[in-house]
Amino acid sequence: MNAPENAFVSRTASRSERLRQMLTSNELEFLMEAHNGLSARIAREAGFKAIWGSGLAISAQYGVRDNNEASWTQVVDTLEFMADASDLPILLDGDTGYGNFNNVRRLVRKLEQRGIAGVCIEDKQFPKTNSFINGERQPLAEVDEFCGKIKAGKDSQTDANFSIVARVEALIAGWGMDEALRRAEAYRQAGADAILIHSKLSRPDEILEFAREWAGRGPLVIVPTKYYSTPTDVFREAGISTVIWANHLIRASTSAMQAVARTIHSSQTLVDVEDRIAPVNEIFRLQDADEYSEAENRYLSNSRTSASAVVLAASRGAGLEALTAERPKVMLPIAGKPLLRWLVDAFKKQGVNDITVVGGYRADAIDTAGIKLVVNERHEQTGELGSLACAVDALQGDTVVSYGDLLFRSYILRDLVESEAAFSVVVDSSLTEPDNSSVKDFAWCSAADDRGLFGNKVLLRRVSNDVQGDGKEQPNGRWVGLLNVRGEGRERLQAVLGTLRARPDFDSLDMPALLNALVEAGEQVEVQYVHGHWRGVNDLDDFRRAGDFAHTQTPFSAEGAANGAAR
Ligand code: SPV
Ligand code: MG
Repeated sequence: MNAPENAFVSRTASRSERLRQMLTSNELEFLMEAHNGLSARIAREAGFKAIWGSGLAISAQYGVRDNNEASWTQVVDTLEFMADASDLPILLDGDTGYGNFNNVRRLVRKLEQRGIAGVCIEDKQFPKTNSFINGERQPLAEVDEFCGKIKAGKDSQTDANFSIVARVEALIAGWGMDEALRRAEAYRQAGADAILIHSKLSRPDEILEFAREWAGRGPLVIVPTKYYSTPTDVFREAGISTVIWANHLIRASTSAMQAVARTIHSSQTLVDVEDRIAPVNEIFRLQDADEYSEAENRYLSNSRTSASAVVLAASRGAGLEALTAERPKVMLPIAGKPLLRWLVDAFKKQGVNDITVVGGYRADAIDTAGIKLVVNERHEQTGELGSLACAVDALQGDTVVSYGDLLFRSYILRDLVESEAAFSVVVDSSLTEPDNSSVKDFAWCSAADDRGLFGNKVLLRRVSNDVQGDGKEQPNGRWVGLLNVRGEGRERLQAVLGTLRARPDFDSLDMPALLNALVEAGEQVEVQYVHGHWRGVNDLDDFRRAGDFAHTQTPFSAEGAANGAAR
């Protein structure tokens, strides 16, 4: 008796080693059927030590018959998903080996390459039929021919632990006990690592008789699908090595799917089934979704795909009342599409896909396609920072904070999101141009815009709508309304915002107050100078001119269409 050494099979042993140890152990062992990655994982979680890759179940999950209708490569591809989803050894039900000795050789090599622990081949003729369908009319293989397949398989394996189980169908085909024993002995001598003796009777009598006559000449495997009411101890006492629960996961899922499909179809609602089926989170867990999220943090943390934006869009638009009775300023059409859509498209073009828009006035009229909308219910009493505070939860990865009433050339946003600085802002140095004269966010910086400066760091000193500022110095430009917050800058911005929130005048504060508070808190806010190439939409004149600017952003082929829409 070598039970003590085999009772513990190390998880670090290879899969083929573990299957071989199960076959040769003196314990009764069990294989559970699985037919895809999900069921393989479920079998492992239930505690099984190995899996039966059932031909019946794999065919059935494809919706085809157990007559080799699925090709052997389709079966092997399915096994690959199973082996990836579960670290258990898999014994493939390889039917007849899908051809002659040569097909068995290739099958064994391919199974080894995919980490499959063994294959069971049966002594029928290709294409086979399931043993429970007209068994007596199923032709058996010649004994010598089948022994050749076993030998070919054993000779072609490179892993000494890969197991070949020979399945005797003589009892199924009605050829009697003597023939079954004669075949089993021939297969053992040909090199089979175990014999699977199959029966379709509802009682185990012929299996037990076979086991008695076999007298421990080698491991015996059984499939008690038909004699299921036999107590398992009977198999133990008969010296059976391994029991295969051959089709119970495909049958369980079939019953569940039938019941749920019928219920949803007849009730036309999900309410009767929701609490009776696996929650979506359970599916995510079985797919190991958490591992993906961790890997995403590890490998995608600097990627622009994780970037987000907060768009401040709560205002009606001073000076635009005539146009904004029914909608907020951001929903005004510019060259055929709402201002907000121009902005959202511009963000998406730069891979900034997680966009939160803070609405206020007529937030109900905001088109929410592709964005998340949060509403500043107190928009009439608060300034811009009151709106930004509503989106504080949206500040997660790298974030661009933007006014909602902006149009700009795409390079402006591209350069901003590519900045490595914790804080960076766009400042337009074209102070004397008539465009954007309505924008009052004057910016004072550490240096004026100068081509000679290109590549040097310029820092923001202050933003104010008082062009005189606190001294004689002329401003260096206008803040465009774009702030990029990167990496640890996010938490520092949240801290500064938290401090401002505690002030009694918080409701009156705007974005420049936040920029100034960041600078006062010692943060370096880097300036990216531009010279035009953007529009703020602050009054009726801006609105009229914005259409022309928007057309410069329209693809040539679409320009005609956009013009048409604007007319
Ligand atoms: C299978 O699971 O496909 C088998 C076992 O071969 S049986 O269906 O019982 O033949
Ligand atoms: Mg089968």
